[in-house]
Amino acid sequence: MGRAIPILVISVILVSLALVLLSTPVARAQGCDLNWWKSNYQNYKVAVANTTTGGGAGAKLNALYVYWDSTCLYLALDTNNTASWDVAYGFKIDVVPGGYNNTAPVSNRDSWGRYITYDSNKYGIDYEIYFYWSGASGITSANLDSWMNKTSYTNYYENWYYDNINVRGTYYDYSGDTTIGLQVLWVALPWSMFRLFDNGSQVGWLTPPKFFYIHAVLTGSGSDSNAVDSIPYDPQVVYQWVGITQTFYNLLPIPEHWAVGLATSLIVLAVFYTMFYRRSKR
Ligand SMILES: [Ca+2]
Repeated sequence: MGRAIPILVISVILVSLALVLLSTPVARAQGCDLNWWKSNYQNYKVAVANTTTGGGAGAKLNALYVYWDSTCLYLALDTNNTASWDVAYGFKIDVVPGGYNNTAPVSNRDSWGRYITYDSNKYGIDYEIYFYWSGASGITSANLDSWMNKTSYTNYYENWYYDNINVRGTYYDYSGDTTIGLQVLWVALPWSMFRLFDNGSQVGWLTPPKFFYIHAVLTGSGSDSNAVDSIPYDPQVVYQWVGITQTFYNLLPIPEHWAVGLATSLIVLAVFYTMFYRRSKR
């Protein structure tokens, strides 16, 4: 029994180290690497859609994928679409204090005018990344929208700064076509594109975060539409094409990778220790 203790301790340390390494980003060149992301996104699935939500054959999300490093934010969505309809795909990000929610001056319309808002007790959306999917031609517009933090304005679009990111092959790419609709959407955006505003004036750029919340939506084609699907799913929301204001209470927290690795290692250590300690007590 005397020799078993150091062997067990060493084993636990090695397993923990392996877990930390496995959860640590693979070294890559600096900058956004869309091709790397297209080959690796499936390793970074963070949530799946509810099986019962969705707007039908051309409007069904499957899963959300998220990864980031010190220079780039990588996002991906895949779908269960079997038809190509006019819809929009959006990623909403809450990463700094303030932002868009149901206490904003125009509290019920997001950056693309969708009647989608957020519970102010929990969230303020700082960035929205939207893609328009034309049923007849694929992605026709793409925006990175930054909240401008104004205290008063009249129209929803006056409080967002719209960066055009419609450069396929650089900021995003997709699979799918005008028969089966969008299948996979990959996004790679440098953090240095994310603007920070104070009362309507840009004051700098977002620094790579330690933590953020994310929400993915699939909406109707018009600026007055609603979400028909989202990841994460929110049981408090009625999913439909148009006609209501939807308030979301359920966004997905995305922690830094090392934090996930460390937490996993500590749990494994605790389990091993408990098992061994109990056994040695017998
Ligand atoms: Ca915020």
